Amino acid sequence: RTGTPWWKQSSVYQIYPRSFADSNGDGIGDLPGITSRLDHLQTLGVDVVWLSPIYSSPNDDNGYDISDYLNIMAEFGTLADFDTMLAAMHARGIKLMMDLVVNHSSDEHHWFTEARKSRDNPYHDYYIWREPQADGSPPTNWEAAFTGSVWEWNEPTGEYYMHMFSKKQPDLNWENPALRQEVYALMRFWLDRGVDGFRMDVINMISKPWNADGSLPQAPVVREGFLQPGFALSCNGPKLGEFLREMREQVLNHYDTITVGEAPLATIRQGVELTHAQEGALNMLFQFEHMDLDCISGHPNGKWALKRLHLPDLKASMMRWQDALAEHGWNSLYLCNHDQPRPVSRFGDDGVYRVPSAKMLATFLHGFQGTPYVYQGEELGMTNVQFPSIEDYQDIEIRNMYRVAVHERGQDPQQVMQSIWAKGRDNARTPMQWSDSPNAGFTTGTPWLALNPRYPEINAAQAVADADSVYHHYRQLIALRKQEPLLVHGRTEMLLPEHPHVVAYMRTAESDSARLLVLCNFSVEPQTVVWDGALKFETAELLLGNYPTDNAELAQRLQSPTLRPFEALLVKLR
Ligand code: TEU
Ligand code: CA
Repeated sequence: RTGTPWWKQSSVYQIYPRSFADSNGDGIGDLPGITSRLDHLQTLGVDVVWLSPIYSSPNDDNGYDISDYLNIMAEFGTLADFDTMLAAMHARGIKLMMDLVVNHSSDEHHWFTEARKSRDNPYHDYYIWREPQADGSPPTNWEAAFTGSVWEWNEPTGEYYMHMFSKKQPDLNWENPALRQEVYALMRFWLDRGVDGFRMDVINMISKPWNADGSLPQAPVVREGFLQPGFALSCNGPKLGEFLREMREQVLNHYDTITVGEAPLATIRQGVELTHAQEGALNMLFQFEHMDLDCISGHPNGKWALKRLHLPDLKASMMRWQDALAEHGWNSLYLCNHDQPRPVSRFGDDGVYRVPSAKMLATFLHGFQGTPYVYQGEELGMTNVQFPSIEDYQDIEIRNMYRVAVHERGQDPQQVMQSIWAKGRDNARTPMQWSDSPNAGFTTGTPWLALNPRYPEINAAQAVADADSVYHHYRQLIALRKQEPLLVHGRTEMLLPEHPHVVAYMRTAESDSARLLVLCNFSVEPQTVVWDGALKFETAELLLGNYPTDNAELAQRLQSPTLRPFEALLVKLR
């Protein structure tokens, strides 16, 4: 259709540069490494790359702690390497989204090293400072995302500064117009350099819920003495819309960009406000509702409190967002990223049925309305890892959680390791698996984080050569999005919402007599589907499946299909 923005028909590939491709043997991925691997992305057919942060950083949180927004992290290369990489992407018709991390900077950014010197330093109010309470305790009882208080004492000025994440990630003060102008200037720097858009890190946390007197609310006790994390209190503050509309007016409206805002705990209403085509500010958002369905909600251990996914919950969550954003907003579609475990281990089967279940999950996701995101290795069906010791893990979130759980709360180390194996972020950060050569062709040196031991079996070389691989299934899904207008424009209608093992949904449009049917068996057992009333259609054409399927008998079979273990069908009905 004419007038459809390009980012509504695009598929995005997320690269975690530290783990993608190492070109100089130091065991750390880098920009020349990315440039050398663009064939892989072009064959896959992705239109946009979202690059996790590549700016100067001490890597306390692997680049999500930025010490210079206008330069490239030394380990990743130089601005010249960046320009070479961007030119190579553009030459292949691939656009680039940078990761905009402006809720906080690194404590090694010169803004902060200046700000903390004195209360009247010109940069002091780029950050959030508060006096201790009368008894000397921190201003609020908020818990930081990586454990501990969100307040860190600063002796030179005799006050605390706020950090929602690590103490090396001081929160920026968006109430300060001078700070906001600094952010807009750095955005223009990259946009003028040719960048095509931004993924915005925890962008719904930039407006804090200040009381009129400048104080902050205390965190309510949620359960058994545990507090609602400060994280939750700081999402979607009162000025979020105002700040983002200013960003849109002063920066984004002057460029043809793709933007996605990471919005933890965003509600449907906030999602609609954020992505509204006229009044909103961003093209789409990463909401987390479906990422929180396999943990016990409100549990003090948060994401580490494991619970088995109840499939109807996932269907209901996907449909809430499909319906809410269908008219005026837009959804991102994702099952993983650098913060989430591998989907085939989390929602599928990473054993005997790894390949069919990875393809099924891809079909489930890419069949919905929105812009799909493929995270590096997801297209290979890469799996979680189970490193034996906490020493094998690098992620600050994992290491801090382990220390608190085991050494402060006395929890059983093996139990805690089980949670790390299930939900730890390093599951997604083991190096990309290019081939069955040493270190999977990721590096000729010692990798910064150990490889997943399954790389001899699971790697890009094998996948590209195998027509039945997960990789080629993703390639076909991405191609279908360009061929089938219904995939972009069709409304979604969930069938059998309460079925515990099967997902069935339709994509329809008034303007189109055809319909798309997506059928997914999320279980290892065969499932026979009984429709509420007959499925009416004249012809059925299989667009994509993950088992050999006889098209001739498909129409007959669909009246009451028996789906094989993790079988997925994408069918065009007329
Ligand atoms: O993540 C924010 C966020 O929501 C994380 O707390 C996430 O929910 C958690 O890690 C899941 O275990 C963004 C980045 O994606 C993450 O990598 C950074 O650590 C974080 O912000 C701080 O920049
Ligand atoms: Ca390197």
